[in-house]
Amino acid sequence: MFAARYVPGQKKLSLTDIPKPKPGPRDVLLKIRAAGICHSDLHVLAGEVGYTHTFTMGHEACGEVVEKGSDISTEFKAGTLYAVHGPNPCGDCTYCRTGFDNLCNGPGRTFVGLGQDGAYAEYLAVPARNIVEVPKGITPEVAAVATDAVLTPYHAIKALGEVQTNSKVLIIGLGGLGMNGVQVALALGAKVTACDLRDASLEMARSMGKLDAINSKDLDKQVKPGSFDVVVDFVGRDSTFTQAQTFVRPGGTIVLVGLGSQQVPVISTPLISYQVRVQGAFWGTHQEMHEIFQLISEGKIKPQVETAPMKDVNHWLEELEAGHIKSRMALLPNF
Ligand code: FEH
Ligand code: ZN
Repeated sequence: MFAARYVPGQKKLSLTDIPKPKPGPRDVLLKIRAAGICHSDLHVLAGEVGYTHTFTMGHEACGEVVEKGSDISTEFKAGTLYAVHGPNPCGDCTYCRTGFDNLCNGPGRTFVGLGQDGAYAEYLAVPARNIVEVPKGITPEVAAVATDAVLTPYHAIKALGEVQTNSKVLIIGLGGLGMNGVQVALALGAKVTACDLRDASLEMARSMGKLDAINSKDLDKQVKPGSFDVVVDFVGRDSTFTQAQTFVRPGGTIVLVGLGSQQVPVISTPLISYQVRVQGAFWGTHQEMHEIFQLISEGKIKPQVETAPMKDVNHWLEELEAGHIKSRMALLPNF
């Protein structure tokens, strides 16, 4: 079968033909219908994550179940779409048992498409417990990107930012995740301000509902410092994290999602004297997968997705790197 594989030291994925995987006793075999691409793929290809082995990439997966392991009694309806919970939790460790399965530290823990074989392929074998049925009416490409580009902002804003009705929220960065973050915050009833340096992204954000969309370079002219209960930084660079510390209120929370740089500056005195909480955010939980698909079904979150043929994955990763992808990109099998 076709598979686009990470090879240590190579800057492009290797397009190969490898044997179709066999599902283990507790696995299902998915025929891939769509796979989202993500900036995390670029960090892997740049060698920043340090994987030393080869595997198929693609951690945003949607497919149909075409085979199941010997221990799986669940009936899977032909044609029904399933989305994969990328953190691939073990289900047994303390984190998995206490509602933090995105932090699973089970034996040999790796993520689908990040350390173990993923969805840039015709087929993918995953534990049956780590798939979620996609409600009818949601396309494969929307379901695929939702497994990260909606799940991550949803977890960051709802679970970690504890955003609720009337919370004042600043969203910094309107890329794929930030744009969905705006919709999540609006769906939770928050008062939302969104900022980005790109006017086109601000325009797109304004179409999502009642919110203020301000160019990041004008923020300090239009907004008082300390105005927000929660600031979500979807970029993660010095400039944006510094802005986050300026505009979060005393006792407020900064949620850091963006991997724009390996470190960001903490300005100690205000952070301490205003008792600001800084919270890292990683992906989301299995339960939250169900919640995001409900919100998408209800039309409260409308992920913007472009599609392209999976065999051109290297071209689209270059386009992502060059900033040419306006929203989120999903690759469709075209074998
Ligand atoms: C994956 C691996 C490490 C950091 C971040 C990610 C995201 O793409 C998942 O949300
Ligand atoms: Zn676990």
